[in-house]
Amino acid sequence: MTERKTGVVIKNYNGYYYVDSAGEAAPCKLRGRLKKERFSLLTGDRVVFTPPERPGGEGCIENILDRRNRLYKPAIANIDQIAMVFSLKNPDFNQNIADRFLVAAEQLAIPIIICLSKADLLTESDSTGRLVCLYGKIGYKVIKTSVVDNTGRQELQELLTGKTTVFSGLSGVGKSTLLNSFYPELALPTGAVSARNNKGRHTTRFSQLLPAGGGYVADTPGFSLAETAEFTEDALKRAFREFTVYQDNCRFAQCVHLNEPDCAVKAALADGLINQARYDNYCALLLEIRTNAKRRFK
Ligand SMILES: Nc1nc2c(ncn2[C@@H]2O[C@H](COP(=O)(O)OP(=O)(O)OP(=O)(O)O)[C@@H](O)[C@H]2O)c(=O)[nH]1
Ligand SMILES: [Mg+2]
Ligand SMILES: [Zn+2]
Repeated sequence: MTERKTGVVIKNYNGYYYVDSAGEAAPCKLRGRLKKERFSLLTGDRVVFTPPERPGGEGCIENILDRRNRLYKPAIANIDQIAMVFSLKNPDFNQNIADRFLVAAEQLAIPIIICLSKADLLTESDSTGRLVCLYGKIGYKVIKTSVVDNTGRQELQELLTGKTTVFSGLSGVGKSTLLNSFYPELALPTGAVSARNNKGRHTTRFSQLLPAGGGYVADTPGFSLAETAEFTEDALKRAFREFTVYQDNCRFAQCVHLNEPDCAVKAALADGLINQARYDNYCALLLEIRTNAKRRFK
């Protein structure tokens, strides 16, 4: 009898779940009993399994352990943190896109690391420092990175160690390049921005975790959390973290900080305590939620 072990499903491919345990990934089938139950097994799930009896054989998943959280797109469970990569240049940093991504990620209640990539393409006089300061003050971990001069390399690598991290961000921001710089053995495909079209370039279509640095990373191709996000006005208010310290002082408890009188958030904005672009992006998202709601009830 082979000893049972616990492991992590790192991919579902060709009818097998690949279960990683102590650095070895074994192809496994599901125990029949589990198939009959209403189950869902995702990449990232922790399982109890019987390893293959000999190399080249197949193992068997006996039990699925409790799931802590999950992403929907890509479908991955038990994530420790999301690394949101925004390039400073090529493609240029766009605060509107960044704030949308952050709001979408906030709905997941998973810690976020903001990576401002390609720092080598900007000079110190550019607005990088301002961005680091803005998002840092709001409470995000912000790291400037460059694979050309190794900016931020050590800091980010330390944060990845032993954790399950999903890299997300628009196509061309440098996710795969960053991961390759830490873990050359991954040899992820990368490409020049000019060489890509909008669709069809991505190689990885299924969600998989790559064992690296004592933890796991997921490299999501041109992944856009924003596409899938649907949230309420309350969730939007919470997602703009820096508003929350003021909103208790708004005259109305249900104040959305738009046109209400005695709004403490707008007062903070007027005093320069809240970033104008952040506030503008908040308003734009609020109006979008309302427009969508109207459409739904028509
Ligand atoms: N100058 C500079 N270029 C970089 C840096 N990181 C990535 N690049 C370039 O940016 C381009 C896109 O990099 P990728 O790693 O393929 O981007 P990606 O985010 O994985 O893109 P998708 O897989 O399409 O989602 C490549 O030409 C890289 O060489 C950097 O730190 N500095
Ligand atoms: Mg990539
Ligand atoms: Zn208000």
